[in-house]
Amino acid sequence: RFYDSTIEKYALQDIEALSLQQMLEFGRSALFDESKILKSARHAQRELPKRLARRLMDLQFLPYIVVTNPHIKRVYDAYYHAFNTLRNMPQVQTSAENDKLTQVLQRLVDEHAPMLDALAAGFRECKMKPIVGPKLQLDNFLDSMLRSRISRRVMAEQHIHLAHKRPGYIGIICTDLSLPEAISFAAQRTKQVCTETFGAAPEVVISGSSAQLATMPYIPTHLDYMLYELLKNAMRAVVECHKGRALPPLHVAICKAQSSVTLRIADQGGGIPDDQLDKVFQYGFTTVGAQDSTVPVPGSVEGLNMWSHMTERSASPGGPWRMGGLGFGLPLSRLYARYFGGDLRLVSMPGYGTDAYLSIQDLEGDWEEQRVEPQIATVGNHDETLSLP
Ligand code: W6P
Repeated sequence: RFYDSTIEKYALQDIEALSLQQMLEFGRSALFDESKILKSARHAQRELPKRLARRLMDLQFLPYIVVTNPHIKRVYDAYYHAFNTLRNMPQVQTSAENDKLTQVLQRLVDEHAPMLDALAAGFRECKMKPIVGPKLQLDNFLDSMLRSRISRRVMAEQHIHLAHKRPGYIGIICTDLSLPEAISFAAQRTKQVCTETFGAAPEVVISGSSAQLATMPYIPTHLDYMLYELLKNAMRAVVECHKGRALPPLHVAICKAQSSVTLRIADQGGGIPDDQLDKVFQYGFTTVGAQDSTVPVPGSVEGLNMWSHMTERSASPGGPWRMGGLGFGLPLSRLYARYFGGDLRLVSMPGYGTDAYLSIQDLEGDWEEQRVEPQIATVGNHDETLSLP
């Protein structure tokens, strides 16, 4: 039913990774040189079918019970459709052809927005069946699936937005993203949702030397996603740990170093039991209700998680809030962090609270100095990860 040798042909071709810094450089040059936009179009045209083909092959190799799941089938069909659509378009040579490609890419980006939830729903259903293999493999599978998804969406949206020439942006990359502003914005929104859900929310105290100066080039939607995910987890822990009492605030510290910025989000939400710490990065694990949440919760996709309506935001700036949740938030946040060479780690003090450390590479060096070229040799080396400037 699935076999199509073209998929294999594409999947076996090498892929070309791009770093954030390359994207910035390229995007800056495109401001003055229209031909760069056509070059970007051809890059997207070349790369996307290969990356889709790899995921299609991965999906084909899943256990029967997974491939035949209706949600997973839907993802497969969407990827297959995108693969064929892109591969059958003529190579962009003119601005008119680029307009067409841009339209197609935007349509695909929109059509694929629900696929994260479909993946999550599909795997949650499969996880309930005792027959599905070891969790670890599933986590690796989903890591590459979602990492690839991030890369495809960044690539497509970067190309779409390259021509827009929005001040302060190169495509979808904000060139001077202010961390304190991003954090207070995310904190406000999270507090609002937390209050609506629990009737109360802890304050968020932001500190850090030269915190006001902490700006860097980054994709705002990625940072927002991670911040909301971390803040909502921290807030929920605090609310549940201090029921009916005063809520100790979250402390967010921002620290810049030579080539990276680290955020520490500290909560006094009682911490994570030792035996659960390694589970929080497993797909499908939700900290809702704490104990043994790896046991899948039956029911509607929407009903699983009280935060579900604010989990993934459309990658287009200003896009609507979308449903998500389903225990994908933390592993997906870590993928976002690692995607551009950062990381996300949790340190728990059981009985007291949790510190989440989010580090982000500053790909343009020290922001207090004039801009310098980055020193980074490698930023991770995962399949399809943006690596090697
Ligand atoms: C908790 C559990 C958690 C996950 C992620 C971030 C913060 C926290 N706090 O208790």
